[in-house]
Amino acid sequence: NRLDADMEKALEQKEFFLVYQPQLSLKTGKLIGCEALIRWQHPTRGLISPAEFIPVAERTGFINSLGPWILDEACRQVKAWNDELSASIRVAVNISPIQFQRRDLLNSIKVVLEKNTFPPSQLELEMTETLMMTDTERVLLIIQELQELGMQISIDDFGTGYSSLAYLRKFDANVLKIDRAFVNDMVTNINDRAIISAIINMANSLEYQVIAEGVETTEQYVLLKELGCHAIQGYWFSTPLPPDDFIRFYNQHT
Ligand code: G
Ligand code: G
Ligand code: MN
Ligand code: NA
Repeated sequence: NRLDADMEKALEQKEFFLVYQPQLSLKTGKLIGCEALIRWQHPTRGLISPAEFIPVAERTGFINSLGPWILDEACRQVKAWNDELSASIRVAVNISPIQFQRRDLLNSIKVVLEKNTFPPSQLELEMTETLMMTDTERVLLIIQELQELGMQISIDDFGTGYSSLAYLRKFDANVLKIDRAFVNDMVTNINDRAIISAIINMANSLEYQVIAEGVETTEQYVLLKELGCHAIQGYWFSTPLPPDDFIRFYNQHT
């Protein structure tokens, strides 16, 4: 496996780039923002999925270089859209639990925000449930401080961890993202549909926004709307897009 060796050079040679997947409000039919997702255009292997290289980067520690680059690139894009389009687009960025092990995470986020000035509420940070498995108190303090600075916090892949509800008791996130595993079968599987319905009701009581991921069919869209889900993300509506395509799409949906 040479991926780990190639990664260091890849950052210098600008082989990484971000794509942006639109998120559609089921209440207004307009975009509420997007999720930034990394891609790697490898010179010989072609396009490599983050599902393949993020785990490697987490293992080697390279994520501590790549993570800040991703955040900086996403924030630069938000700032550019604000300036060029006077649009105010919320961008969600995935943060790896490994990045939380670093003492300087909070400070590095502050530095990126100071470099690219925009309202912090336009930045959403996606955390997974595994984040809370170690060093809970310290992680909670960091999350609280990020929220006090005005950033939005979302729980990614909600429902797939073994402690989803315990996680919710511990801190106030702003957004719950229902994992696409539930959305996949919700039309034919009444258990999955009941779980989604319960998550939406719970999220409403807790005043979280709920985004369903992996929506691929009209049936899923209709059902999620009926169940009171706030927003969706998925191929039915749009795949992740390069910045120019995203803006074209954005203009068609505002
Ligand atoms: O975009 P795609 O579905 O191929 O992503 C596959 C996996 O890689 C998902 O679990 C996703 O959360 C993760 N991923 C994509 N982009 C990023 C990123 O910028 N940072 C981190 N930490 N994970 C990412
Ligand atoms: O783990 P996370 O939720 O961050 O991962 C998001 C991943 O889901 C990205 O890799 C993105 O490309 C992928 N994705 C987005 N929409 C769909 C969809 O409708 N179906 C499937 N199968 N994957 C999707
Ligand atoms: Mn995500
Ligand atoms: Na997810």
